[in-house]
Amino acid sequence: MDQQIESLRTEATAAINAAKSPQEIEALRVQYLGKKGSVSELRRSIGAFPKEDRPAVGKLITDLLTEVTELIDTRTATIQASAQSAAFEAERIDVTLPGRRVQMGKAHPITQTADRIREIFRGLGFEEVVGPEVETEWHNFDALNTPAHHPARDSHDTFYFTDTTLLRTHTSPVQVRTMLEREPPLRVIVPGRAYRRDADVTHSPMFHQCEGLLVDENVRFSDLKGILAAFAREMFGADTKVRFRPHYFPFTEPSAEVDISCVFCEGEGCRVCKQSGWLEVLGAGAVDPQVFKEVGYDPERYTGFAFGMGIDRIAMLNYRINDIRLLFENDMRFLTQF
Ligand code: 2NL
Repeated sequence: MDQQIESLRTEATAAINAAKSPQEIEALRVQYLGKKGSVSELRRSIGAFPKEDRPAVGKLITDLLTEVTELIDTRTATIQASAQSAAFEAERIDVTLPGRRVQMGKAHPITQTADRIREIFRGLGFEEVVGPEVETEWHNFDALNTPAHHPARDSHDTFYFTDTTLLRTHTSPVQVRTMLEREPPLRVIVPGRAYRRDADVTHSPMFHQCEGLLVDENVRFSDLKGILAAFAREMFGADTKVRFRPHYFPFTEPSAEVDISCVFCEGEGCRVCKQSGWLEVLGAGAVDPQVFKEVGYDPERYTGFAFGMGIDRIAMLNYRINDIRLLFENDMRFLTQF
């Protein structure tokens, strides 16, 4: 009997200490301590012993029972503890790891450029006005002395909705609307989007313009030159030189294209200015009397000047961007550089 108990103890100890899960432990508990378990079976065989030996054998069996129970409890605790520490290990986080930084948002380079232009003209006494991007042919062309068969009116160059409605090709129709609503003196700028059927490295079908208009009595071409020279020096630096070249626009007479001394080579000649030393940045002129007639201003009493510039083009010059499409792709790798 001693032998039998001893081998059961050895076997149970080894099995319990080898158990790796609560399920295995439960199976062993049933196997040794259950109603039909090995220890219970031993106890049932006690009747086969002589009466005087039974208490001693009973004690051996009870001791074995206690011992196996303790082994199971200890092993259960060990398994639970290691399961918990494995779970902790799996969930471990490094609280000293720096967080992912949120990118600070900022204005698009075109917005930054437009804001700068608006600020400069505000300082020169110009008021800002805005108007619709969907326009009538009359406000966009007729009122601006651009006759019916002018090439700019071709559906090849202009986005039409109907025969008479279109996407404005410049912001000038807003000045037309302003003149229709108000009497001189007028001193306004109009920043906004314009649309033309054109697309290459320097042209986008949607682009940004800022136009200006000043109307009063006794306005002279020299006023235009003074205002634009002041603007150029503010925008591109105090040493910037300005040059007016004769040009043609249907809505101004005389008209000029305005160049500034190249901001990259200071007039020496470089790739950006194509060795000329000059960069074209503006179109301008004295408002054609025909435009005043269209909006009901007396051309004998009033004179004025107007100008227009491409905001995208100025942004490209300022930031040395060689492809206009980069401005409209909204690639964060590009945008975060400004
Ligand atoms: C350019 C040239 C220009 C105007 C725009 C204008 C508007 C009215 C009357 C007369 Cl209501 N003129 N605007 C005049 C000359 C040039 O823009 O190259 N823009 C990018």
